[in-house]
Amino acid sequence: MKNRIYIKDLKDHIDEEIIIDGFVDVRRDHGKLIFIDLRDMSGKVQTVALPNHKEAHSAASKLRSEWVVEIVGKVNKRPEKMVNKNEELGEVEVEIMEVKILSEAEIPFEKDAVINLDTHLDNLPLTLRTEKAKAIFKVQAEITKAFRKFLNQEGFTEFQAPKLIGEDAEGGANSFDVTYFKHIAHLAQSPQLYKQIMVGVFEKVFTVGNVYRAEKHSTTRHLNEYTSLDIEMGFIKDHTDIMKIGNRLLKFIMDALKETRAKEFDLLKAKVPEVLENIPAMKLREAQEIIKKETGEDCLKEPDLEPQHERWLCEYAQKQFASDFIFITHFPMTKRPFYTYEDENDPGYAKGFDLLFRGVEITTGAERIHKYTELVEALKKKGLNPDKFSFYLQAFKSGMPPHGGFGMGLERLTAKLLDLENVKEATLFPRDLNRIDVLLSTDKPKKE
Ligand code: AMO
Repeated sequence: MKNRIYIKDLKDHIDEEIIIDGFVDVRRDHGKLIFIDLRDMSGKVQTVALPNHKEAHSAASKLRSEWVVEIVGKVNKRPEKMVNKNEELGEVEVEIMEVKILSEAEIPFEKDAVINLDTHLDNLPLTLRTEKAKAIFKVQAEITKAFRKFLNQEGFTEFQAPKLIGEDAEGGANSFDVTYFKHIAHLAQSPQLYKQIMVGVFEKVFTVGNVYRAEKHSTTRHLNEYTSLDIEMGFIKDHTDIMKIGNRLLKFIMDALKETRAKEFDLLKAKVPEVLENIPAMKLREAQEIIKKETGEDCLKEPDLEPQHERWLCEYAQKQFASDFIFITHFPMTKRPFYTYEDENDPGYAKGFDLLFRGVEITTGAERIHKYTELVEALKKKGLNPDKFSFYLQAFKSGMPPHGGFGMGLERLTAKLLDLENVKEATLFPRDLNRIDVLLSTDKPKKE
């Protein structure tokens, strides 16, 4: 018995008898001819059952979309005028000799049917099989791969951060409680405290993991569970070192996407952005001055940027600097978490930044407080009890270098890269207020 070959390799087997395995993409009947488009992980090919192979023809007549089959067939080169130039394997066709049904399927609609987002989300095990969804998550997989590759090359060590934690670093408001333990625990909103602790161990670290936010609203950019791409590194001069490595990392990721995912970007009609050597940067107050001058809208007293301001600043960066990205630095300390370093030359403002991309914040980063006594003071200033952070504080008692890092939302980055309207389209299995896989009915009691 021969081994299965992948559909992409059929071109190398013209006139040979082969075995291919896969999913029925679609079946088309033309008189006595039954055409089955078969897809596997490597591609898609047209196969045809002719009436002279009686058994195979009869089996093929039963097939429906998504049935899983093994086909024994002969690879034929198509005559010139039958070549389908739109398909990668358009010049070959497999003449079916045997069909083995590995599994039947019953689907609510054809996977390529035009559907709304809710129907898409209700049927993810099926709808993730569309070319569009596959392209989105191939791109996403490449982002994490490039993220890891770059950081490994730079001498960073990957680590796994816990998701069940005692105290939440990012503040209590949107933290999920876990009631199982003797004390209330939380789902980690980020790996923040652990990546800092790990700087004391390896100096340069990164982690890719799920984090949890009890967002109060369901929006096109908020998820309750997302993937955070985090780095943290020691012995920095200040936050600008973190911006620099973030800049280089983005360039590396975009170059990798250009090289490996051009086909997916074409299919999604999206464009890989150029990343400048130096992404433009400005302080929040400068940005607010520009907004006021150019639009007449006075947001000078605001401690943060509203979504419309983020969008406007990105358009401005595009016009002014030909950049898809812009760093906004120096947010007021009142708006930043307790571990953030205050700029000694600009009191009241943080040595930190947000990175905006195509209208949305995709990254937050900063230099951190690295001295024990200052950190204890910072906790108290935020009304937090240092005793509750005693585990984390041990790192600082044990000596910590000046350090900093950033967190980047994988799904937001993917959505913006691919011009998707809703971050949920760039999330494999999105969780929000209304949905954990299925829609959450409001009629059900919270505890059963
Ligand atoms: P922050 O809370 O700003 O910073 O989060 C970092 C990045 O995570 C993404 N993000 C989200 N994505 C989807 N749904 C959400 N609800 C959501 N919330 C945040 C965004 C955001 O820029 N510990 C710091 C990072 C650091 O300083 O290293 C932190 O978590 O892309």
